[in-house]
Amino acid sequence: MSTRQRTLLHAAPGALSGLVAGYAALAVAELAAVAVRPEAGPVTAVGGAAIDRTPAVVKDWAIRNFGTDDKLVLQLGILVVLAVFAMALGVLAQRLRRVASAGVLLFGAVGAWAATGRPDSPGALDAVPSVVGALVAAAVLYLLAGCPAASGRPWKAPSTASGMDRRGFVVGVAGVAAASTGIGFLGLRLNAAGTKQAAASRATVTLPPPDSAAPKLPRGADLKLPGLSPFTTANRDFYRVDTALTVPRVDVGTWKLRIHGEGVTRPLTVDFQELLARPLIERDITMTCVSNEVGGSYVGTARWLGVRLAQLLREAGVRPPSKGGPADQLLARSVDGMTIGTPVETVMDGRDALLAVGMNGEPLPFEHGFPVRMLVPGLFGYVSACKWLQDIELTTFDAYDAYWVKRDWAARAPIKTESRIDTPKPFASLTAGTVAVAGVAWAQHKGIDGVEVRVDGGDWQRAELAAEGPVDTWRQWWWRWPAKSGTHTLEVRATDRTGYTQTDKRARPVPDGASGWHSVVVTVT
Ligand SMILES: Nc1nc2c(c(=O)[nH]1)N[C@H]1C(S)=C(S)[C@@H](COP(=O)(O)O)O[C@H]1N2
Ligand SMILES: [Mo]
Repeated sequence: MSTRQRTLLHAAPGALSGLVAGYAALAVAELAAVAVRPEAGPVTAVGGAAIDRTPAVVKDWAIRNFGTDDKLVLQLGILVVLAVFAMALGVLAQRLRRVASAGVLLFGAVGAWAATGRPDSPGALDAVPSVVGALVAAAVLYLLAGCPAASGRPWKAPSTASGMDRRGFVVGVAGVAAASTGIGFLGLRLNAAGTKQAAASRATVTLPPPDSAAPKLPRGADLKLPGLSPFTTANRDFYRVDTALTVPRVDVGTWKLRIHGEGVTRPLTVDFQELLARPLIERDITMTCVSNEVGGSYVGTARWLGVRLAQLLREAGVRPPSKGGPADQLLARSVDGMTIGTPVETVMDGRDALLAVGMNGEPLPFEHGFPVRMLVPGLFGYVSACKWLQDIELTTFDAYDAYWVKRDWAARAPIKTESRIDTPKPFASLTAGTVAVAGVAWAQHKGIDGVEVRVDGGDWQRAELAAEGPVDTWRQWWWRWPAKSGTHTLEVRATDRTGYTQTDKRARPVPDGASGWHSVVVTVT
């Protein structure tokens, strides 16, 4: 046996004790989090704190590379880091029991700091899961390291008492692992029960019919071509972008919305039934995320049902700045501490800004903001579309920077006119002859006037447009391409109803949305 192998063999029981202690910490902490708040669990808290502190470029990179799996990747990353540190502390405990146990408490402090520092944290109570978890882990590590077997020595040279020690160590490790698994399962069970209650509350919601139905879509607005995005995006296919590691599950029975702040002469608090008692409008609206890359998939259209936000603001006595109102920013707050700032002027300029309760004929899915979210046609989601809404404060852009604005994104961000090739797909192999090139183009609240396609940098060719739907929706287009053999680059650009043609200048999403022409390279044989 080489010295290296021997060192590893000696370290093994220590590393194992560390792992088991870490496992116990997480199980206990997550169970405690069920009692406190699911979001106060250390993995969620540390993950959330990491998200809060990640620079926009890195977040952008993560979204680009991992897509909607970015959060799973983050959580797995946290677990791997924890496991490595747990093993290291376990090995350290073989020599320095007290120091290693104190080190474990340090990790608890990090968890507690992360949990209480989240924007949605109600306070010190959120520290409890991390602290309790760390105390348990420190105790486990201290006790296991007390077995002579954990030092690694008896494995090499069984001494008199070592048989018992070894058995004691193995029984200890197995016992802690089994108990942690039981506690972990209990936590999962209880969590599922809470989720069930929220789901049950969602199931009780019946949405009244709209007082103003969505304008009927003209025939031919949805071309239904293979490979082309359908006009209406199904809820299960709708993109999801948010900072929530666990989807907030709000019990609609206890939900309330408060409207208050500068220039609010009649502060308002409404519950869900009171909100539904207002006139409801139903509208097709295309949402877009500022993080959407050119050609990306963070754009979708749904049929939304909701209350006019401007009407509620007028009820509260709010006047837009152009009519002398003192507040130019509407600050929306969610139950998970998100803040989203929207120009009051835009919300009250007559467009269909909504407090949405329904999405494609059902109550909002939990992932998309149940029970109520905001939507403002023409503005990127991060400055308009607050999910899990619970508070609206009238303030000024000078006085307050919303969540994303604190993180390098622009305070005001209208959606940029963009277009996308849906079919053919990048690097598709096609047969020579007529090929249908098709996609979508959007310029919410302006409308799409024209779409052009070109091949290999040649002349721009006018594409056919689908029948025009509402001004806040995207528009499908298609073009018949006489494809000849070879490798070709297809490019698309749109012109909106203000006469603006999409710039070819490539911009990254930060700070106010990507720009440039979408291009697709294909091979024709
Ligand atoms: N509470 C909350 N609301 C939020 C966000 C968030 O992170 N938290 N993200 C915003 C962003 S950036 C976008 S693009 C839209 C996405 O809405 P969707 O997930 O329903 O598509 O929600 C917005 N509302
Ligand atoms: Mo977004």
